[in-house]
Amino acid sequence: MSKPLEGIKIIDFTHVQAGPACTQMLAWFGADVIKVERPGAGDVTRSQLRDIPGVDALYFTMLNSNKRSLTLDTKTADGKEILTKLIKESDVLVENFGPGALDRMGFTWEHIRELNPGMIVASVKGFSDGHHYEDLKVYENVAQCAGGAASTTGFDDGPPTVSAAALGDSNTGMHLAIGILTALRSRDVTGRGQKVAVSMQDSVLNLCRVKLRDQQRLDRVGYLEEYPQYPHGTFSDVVPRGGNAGGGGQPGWVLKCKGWENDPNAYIYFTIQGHAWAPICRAIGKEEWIDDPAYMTAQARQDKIFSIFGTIEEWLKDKTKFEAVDVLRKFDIPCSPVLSMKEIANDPSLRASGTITEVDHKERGKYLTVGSPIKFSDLKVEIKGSPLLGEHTDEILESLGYSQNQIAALHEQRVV
Ligand code: CAO
Repeated sequence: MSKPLEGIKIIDFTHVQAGPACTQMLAWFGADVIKVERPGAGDVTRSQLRDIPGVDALYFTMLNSNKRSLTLDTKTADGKEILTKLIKESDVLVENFGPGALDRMGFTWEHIRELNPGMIVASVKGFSDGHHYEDLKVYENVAQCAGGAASTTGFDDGPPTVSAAALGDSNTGMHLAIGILTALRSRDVTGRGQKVAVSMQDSVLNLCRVKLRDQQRLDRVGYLEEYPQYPHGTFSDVVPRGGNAGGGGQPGWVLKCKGWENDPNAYIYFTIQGHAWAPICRAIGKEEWIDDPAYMTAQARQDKIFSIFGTIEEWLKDKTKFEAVDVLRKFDIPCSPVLSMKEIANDPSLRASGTITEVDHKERGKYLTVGSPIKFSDLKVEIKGSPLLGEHTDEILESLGYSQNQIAALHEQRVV
């Protein structure tokens, strides 16, 4: 089977992480993604945090695979003409410039729609249109603070904390990809393109919806029984930081295993799922707790949950995190070793599934990247290296009807 998005042409005006994560995924699934970059410099991530002098940084290569690169100065008259031709024959334009940059370039939504009524214009911004912060430029951690993640992450006695997961960037890109696919489906029916906008604040909040649930519960009853502050601590009128507590009805915590004194990741995440209480007791050798009224219900366990975790840590003392999980899985207990990035990079299962995959790059050689987390029965996703800056400029200009002489002149004038 050909790839599902084959035939969809995307002008990729994205940079850094939020936009590139979106277009990279669409490229994996078959879209022709043309990354438009400023001549001479390109996406800032090409040169950010470089590990090999003069070679595109991993930050860039891991977010721009399977794309083509066109250099173009869209602020010149010739650059605008090239972009106009591209718009006329493309399906989607994706951008995550600062607010108003596309308009200032002369490509407003109204103008793009005139050029190509079928065009889908997809944007990431920090805040949504009309928001009182709509003029702000935004990066990852700014969005995590604005979207409710930071105020609810970390420990009660520490400051608001951001997550290492790219909740503001890649997560927003994934939301945008869903929006683009929805608009493409709509265009199949109506023939019309549309504007698709996703804000980083909204995307973070979408993942923090259970915290808004908790705010309303707190407003009503004054406490949150699954948080470590309950029942011995105090609550204010805002959702507190819950440390490593399980987010739902399953109390959980990160517990020390053998070697934790020297290994920062010698821990497991352990979950006390209500109906798994008897297996948990059997697994940790505390059968007497199974029918003990002081322990046998979730409610009875609530006020001594940390002493229960302490007992489990005693049991974990002579087991590595992997040995512990190997025992607990036999009892059907939801748990996982806390894996370091080094362990993840070498994980045979992640390698076998293609979630961790080795890619070849023309200048860097081989490097690891995260492959498609979505698996299909009828599509094998192949991850290819990212393009060099302007690698496909000439072939794209040729396809737009430019002659070799014209292309040479455009290079000379630094338009491309
Ligand atoms: N040719 C000519 N000009 C170009 C160009 C090209 N190919 N590509 C970009 N530019 C210009 C833009 O038109 C803009 O010009 P003006 O401001 O003069 O109109 C200029 O480059 C700067 O663009 P920018 O505002 O996007 O870049 P920045 O580095 O100042 O800000 C960022 C970066 C990420 C903060 C901002 O783009 C932003 O807020 N984006 C939306 C939110 C977002 O996606 N953030 C996530 C980034 S991932 O962490």
